[in-house]
Amino acid sequence: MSDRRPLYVTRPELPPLEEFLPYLKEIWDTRILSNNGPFHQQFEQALCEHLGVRHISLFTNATMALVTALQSMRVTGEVITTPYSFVATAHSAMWNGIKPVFVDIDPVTLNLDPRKIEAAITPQTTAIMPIHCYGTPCDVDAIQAIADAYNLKVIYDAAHAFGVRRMEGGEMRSVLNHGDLSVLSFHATKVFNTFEGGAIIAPDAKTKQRIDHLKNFGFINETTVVATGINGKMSEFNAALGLVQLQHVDGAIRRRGEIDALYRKLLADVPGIRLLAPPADAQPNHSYFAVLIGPDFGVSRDAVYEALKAEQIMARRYFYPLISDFPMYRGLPSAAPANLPIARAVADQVLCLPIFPSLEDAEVERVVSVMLAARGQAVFGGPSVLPDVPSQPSGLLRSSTLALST
Ligand code: T4K
Repeated sequence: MSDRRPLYVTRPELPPLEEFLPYLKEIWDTRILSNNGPFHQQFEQALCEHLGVRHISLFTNATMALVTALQSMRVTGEVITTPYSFVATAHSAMWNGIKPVFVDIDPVTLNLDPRKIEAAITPQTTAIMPIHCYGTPCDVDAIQAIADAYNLKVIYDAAHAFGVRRMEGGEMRSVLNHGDLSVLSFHATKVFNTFEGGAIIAPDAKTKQRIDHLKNFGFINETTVVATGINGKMSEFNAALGLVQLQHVDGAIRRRGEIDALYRKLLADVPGIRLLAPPADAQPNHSYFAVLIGPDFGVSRDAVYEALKAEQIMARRYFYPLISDFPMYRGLPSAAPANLPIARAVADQVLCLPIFPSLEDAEVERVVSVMLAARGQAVFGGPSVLPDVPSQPSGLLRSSTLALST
């Protein structure tokens, strides 16, 4: 066991150091470290081209970008959002003095359920803030139809959705072009990282300009401040790293896809394990590999989590607890458990397994073997007890034994 490295849910990708050194040298030479420097400008441009979007404003991190996105859209009162996310989603509303109103998720995509949004709209509602959970696109058309009908803004927390595309009008297009704004995260744990970082995708130059002012204290020139802005600017270091990282991200996502397929093969048809699949018409980024461990598996999700941990495999329960269970939210009427049955059932069953480009096939097999051993099934080695089935065609929800009380 000792020769095996611990496995974490992710391991950040970094480019070869020698590719980054010339950029550092330039920063050292020019002494331009921040405030919309040359790497910042180049990285914005390169990202627009890579992602297939029109306008990007870089940020220190996605949380600051979410706070600023809400402010730039002048969102007030109440925002409809999901309890099944990282806590930053709801926190960004609270930082703007906006009340989050939690609406349950769809049992297939685990994204905000558009069928349940309308019932939560009140005269105070001014926006919807969904997330593309694990990079699976939301039902963007249904959400937009509701927003149009009620004159609401839509701000996507797209922290997981770097590079995700969906079929639109016969072409694969970025999911980031939907809603009024989308927010990306370039945190260390994400598919694409700049150590820390984030961005807002805006539909037009005027909106981007307002966001750029807001992230620079509200300054529009040397002496004029037009809004209560913040300091959300990405530094030259992070932007330069982003430029180098962009050259490698497609290969990294390809390798993630292979790992995803191997997990699917090894876990297919295991009673009690439900695998999630993105819709058939989307190009995913394999940012997470989430499984739902239902009662038929024989042991609980937490027992599997502990068994993995005992073998130095640090799977994570994203997203447990629900945001609505944290102390600053649980008093809200919309946080009542009866309002969120699907999110609650999923949070109790979810386990995100290690997935990152340098994860080896043998390590994926080890993860699965420890999971199966947790319920007493034989492990790898000798004749395989695992079903040899073709990998999962996208668009299918795996044999579900999940007991969701709807
Ligand atoms: N919206 C959504 C939907 C999000 O998921 C997030 C962030 C945000 C908004 C906010 O984005 P940012 O403001 O962060 O840009 C992590 C991340 O800190 C967080 O960014 C992420 N979501 C969330 C899902 O996960 P933790 O507390 O689970 O991270 P941590 O430090 O336990 O890292 C997980 C594992 O990754 C470690 O066990 C080892 C490995 N790791 C991590 C880091 C930071 C490394 O190998 N190297 C590293 O530098 O929150």
